[in-house]
Formats: sequence, C-alpha cells, structure tokens
Amino acid sequence: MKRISLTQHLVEEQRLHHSITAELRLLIEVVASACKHISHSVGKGALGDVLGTAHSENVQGEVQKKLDVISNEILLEANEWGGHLAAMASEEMETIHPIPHRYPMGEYMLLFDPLDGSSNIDVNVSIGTIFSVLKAPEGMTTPLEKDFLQAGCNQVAAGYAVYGPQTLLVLTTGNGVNCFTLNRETGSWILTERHMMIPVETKEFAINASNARHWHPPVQRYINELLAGSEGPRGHNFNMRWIASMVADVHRILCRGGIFMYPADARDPDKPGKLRLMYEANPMAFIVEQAGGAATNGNQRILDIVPEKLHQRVPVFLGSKAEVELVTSYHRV
Ligand code: AHM
Ligand code: MG
Repeated sequence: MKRISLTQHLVEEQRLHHSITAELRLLIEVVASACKHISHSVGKGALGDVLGTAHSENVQGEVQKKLDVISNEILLEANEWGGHLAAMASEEMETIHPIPHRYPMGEYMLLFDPLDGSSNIDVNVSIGTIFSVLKAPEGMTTPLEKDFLQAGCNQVAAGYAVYGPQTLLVLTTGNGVNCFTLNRETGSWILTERHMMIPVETKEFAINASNARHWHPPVQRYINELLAGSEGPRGHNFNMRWIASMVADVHRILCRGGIFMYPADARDPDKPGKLRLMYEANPMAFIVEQAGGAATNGNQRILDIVPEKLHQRVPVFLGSKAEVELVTSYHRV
C-alpha cells in the first residue's frame, strides 16, 4: 500500500480541494513537528529531566508539571518565526503571546493545551496536545485577548496528538477527520485512517464517577439509567472507561464510539466544569462533529458558545450523537 505522509496529504488538500491555504498548511506542519518534539521529550521519562512538578502554578492555580512547561515552550518557539501566525494563547499562560515584531505577522491565531492529562505524566499513561486555529479578525493590527473570543464554529483547523503506545495526530480542517501515525524510525507522520466516523449508537461512557454526589439532576438521571443496564429503561448494559486524559478518552470514542462527560456540578458555581472552552472543548467539539458526533454543554452546541474570557471553563458532553442528544434533552425538562 502506498504510504501518504502528512505533507503530501496537506499539499493535496491545498492543491486539489482548495480547502486550506499555504499558510495554514505551514501552520499545521509546524504544530505537527512540535508535537513530534514533545513526543520525544515525553518518551525520555525518568532518563531525561522531564518528570515531576515545575514548582510553579499556571493562571488557574494548578501546579505545573515540568512537561507542561517544556511542551508550552516547544510550541511557542516552533510557531513564532514562520510568518503564519498573529498570536498564540495557551492553557499554561495568563494572557496571549503576540508574535514578536522581528518576525512577519500572519493571519492565523493558534490556541493550545500543550500537555493535556497532566495527572498521568508521571505514571506513564497516555497524554496529549490539543490545538485550535482561528483567523485573526479583519483589519487587526495589534492582537488583543478579545480577538480570540470567537465561537468555536469559526475554527479553521483543530487537532490533537496522543502520546501513547503509538504517537498519533488527529486532524480536521473542516473536511472530515484524518489520523496520522508517527513513524518513530523515520520521524514522518503517515496517514493511517481517513474520514474517521464515530458510531451513532454506543454502549460505553466516560465520566469521573467520584464526583457523582455533586452532579446536577439531569446528569444523575442519565448516569443512573446507564448503570441500571438491562434492568433499567435503556434495556441493555453499558461499560465505563475513564482515563483522565481527555485526548485518550476522546480518541477511544473516535475509534469505537462512546460518550465523554465532564459536567458542571454543585460545588462551585464560578467553576462550570473543569475543561477549558478554548483549548479543550472547542477543538474536540470540532473534531467530534466532523466525525459525525455531537458536542454540547448540556444546553447548547459547544461550537456556538461565544467566549467571554480566554480561560473560560465549560461543561462538556461529547461523542456518539444519540447519547449526547439524550443527556442534553434531560437538561431541558
Ligand atoms: P489538564 O489540562 O490540567 O491535564 O486537565 C484536563 C484533564 C482532562 O484531560 C481530563 O479529562 C480531566 O482533566 C480529568 O480530570 P479528573 O482528574 O477530575 O478526572
Ligand atoms: Mg487539558
């Protein structure tokens, strides 16, 4: 079988389908190359100085791991000089990072969660990088935080890398979802799955059940019905998985279906859920919708939410369409 590299795939998208520009192609290649670099750092483990905490906190008061900081630096450095970006924003940085004046300014804006699933770093469980690409608003000369506050439906590309038994890159530019596997010997990304589609129906769900006592009634009802299995209203048994790395949980759902939930709960009204709209929910919602699934915050489509602030959190229900629609409908009654 003829092997298609990421570069060849992107050139074909650009030349044959006109679905991406040359700048966007460069941007994706640079991000993919940065992910390769991160994958290499992750793989060093205890043999490199990459495990443990960095003894610093990010803007949301979370203790940063060394790999959070390393991955953030890798993405920033890789994306500064190419002329494809106007600015970047990261889960690990308080505010935006405009491209330094010594480099040309491009028309795209890149957002990322450099190392998602940080609690899994030191125990050798799959982790990943999530990214989202927006266009700078027309006429923007100096990028400001407000320029990033666009609904997720404006994304022109999104993707994630999973650092697991294999290193994978899953990508959409609004023309379906494709998966690339890193050839660790040659260093190239090879197209290994075209047009990934999430099965409509599923018997598998993912939620952190230790928060059950705090869930709101619609989530309690939905999960209780799943747990009742063949004796309950659903009439069959469901299986549960929770990796605590969104990239790994979402990747499983892309491969074999399922629903992923990180709901808001009764603990802190100022913290609606755990996941961040712009670095986690939006890119994953774009990918999931492109793969035939659905993504809501319980009340509305995630991609329709107009962000109010960069680090905004949002409840997340995403995956197989029928299940996402069902749990969303429970929020309406
Ligand atoms: P992080 O970006 O700080 O790693 O946090 C996000 C992660 C997600 O990958 C995952 O779904 C969730 O946090 C797990 O949270 P919990 O530890 O509450 O189960
Ligand atoms: Mg994260």
